[in-house]
Amino acid sequence: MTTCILLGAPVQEGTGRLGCDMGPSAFRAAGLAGALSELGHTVLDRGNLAPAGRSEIRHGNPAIKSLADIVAWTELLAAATYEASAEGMPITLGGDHSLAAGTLSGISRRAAELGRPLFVLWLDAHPDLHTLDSTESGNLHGVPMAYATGQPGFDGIFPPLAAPLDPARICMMGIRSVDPAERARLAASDIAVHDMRAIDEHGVAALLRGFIAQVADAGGLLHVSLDVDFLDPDIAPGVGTTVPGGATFREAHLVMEMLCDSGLVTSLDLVELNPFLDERGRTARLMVDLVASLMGRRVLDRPTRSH
Ligand code: HAR
Ligand code: MN
Ligand code: MN
Ligand code: MN
Repeated sequence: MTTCILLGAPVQEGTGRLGCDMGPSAFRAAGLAGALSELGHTVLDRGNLAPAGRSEIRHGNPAIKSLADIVAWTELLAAATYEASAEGMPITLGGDHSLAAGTLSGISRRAAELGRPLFVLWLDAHPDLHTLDSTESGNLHGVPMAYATGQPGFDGIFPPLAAPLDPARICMMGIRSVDPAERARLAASDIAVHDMRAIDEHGVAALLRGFIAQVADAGGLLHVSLDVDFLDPDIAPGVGTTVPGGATFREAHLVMEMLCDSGLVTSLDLVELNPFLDERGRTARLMVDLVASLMGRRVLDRPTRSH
């Protein structure tokens, strides 16, 4: 059984719209802690984090919004997830996806200290691979993967990474909205990208099985970053950036069930939930059910194999 450490991160400055700051409350109201403890896990809810105020940071790209806020959140979450990872499994409740800059920083530092390779499964409609120079929207939820993989332009602004992610240890699934700069960056990188077409053609199981085997063979830690917009907006409307053609209910659960069987997941981000846009809490409840599948809820007890 796992000690789950809930870290509320009500950051919304990385998006173009308000409401993600209510995400941690919605996860709690939807019964996240109860679902985990029912499965036998220990739950430590650390409440919501709050960064100290910060003075403005200037950048040459005039589109960028709320840079100082996101830098402050990155520093705070890097420390919080690093510390929590010594005690158990950090589960960060967003908040928008800019928070992954912090969680990936903290977890990669932990992995480096343990001498274990860190793998990342990125479940998202978007690769979030903009640099501060290439973002046109200026919304910093579009940059955490570029920062975490050590792309240029973050130095001296964002906190230095103890250990940048190795792109060959990143797997993205559900991708279906990619900007030109991100497309070029993905083409030049070793990141494994399974877009929605690949899921249609091969199914999530075949695609995920290979990645799980890679993590297991390397004795790695596995961080999962789950963006609500990975899911189809018909089943998960509570998100600011809906993109049609996302993962179905069963595809998403199967990903979680296979991850559960693998026993490899050591940290988790739940991001981009916008309760203001949700319908009677259904997106929040679906996200909680997905976490439950990840953490051991299953229909029947059966012998299962991860690969
Ligand atoms: N690529 C677009 C931008 O940079 C949209 C980014 C949207 N990101 C998220 N998280 N919603 O994945 O503005
Ligand atoms: Mn995202
Ligand atoms: Mn997204
Ligand atoms: Mn299930």
